[in-house]
Amino acid sequence: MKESNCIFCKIVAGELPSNQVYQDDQVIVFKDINPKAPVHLLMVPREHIISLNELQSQHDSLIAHCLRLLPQLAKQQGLNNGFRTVINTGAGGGQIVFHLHIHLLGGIVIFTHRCT
Ligand code: DGP
Repeated sequence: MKESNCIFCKIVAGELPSNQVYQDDQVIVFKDINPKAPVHLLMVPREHIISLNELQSQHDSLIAHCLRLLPQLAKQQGLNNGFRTVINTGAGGGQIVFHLHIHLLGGIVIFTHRCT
């Protein structure tokens, strides 16, 4: 399930380079090319899923896998004081690469707004 014009599919396939920090049979994780924090990783499912809007029940175990992996990676990156995750969805949500991915950020105070 590879999309021929998708940058992240090409990175997953090894056709484009990336600074990879983790991989398994479901996801790869690499450094964002335009980091917004000292640690800025992208967790990318190997399967080409466009965004959260396209998730189906068949993806439940993949999503659980991703969420459980995030704190492990944060710890591995030395983020012992917490980390931030971001999933941009659709053009209106700031999504630029239309292959589902989770941003993992940390290392400085990066919060520009709070809900409370
Ligand atoms: P967004 O779709 O807005 O959630 O963000 C996409 C992110 O992907 C953005 O922070 C920059 C990053 N990015 C885009 N192209 C590449 C690439 O070829 N390599 C890497 N490592 N990151 C990329």
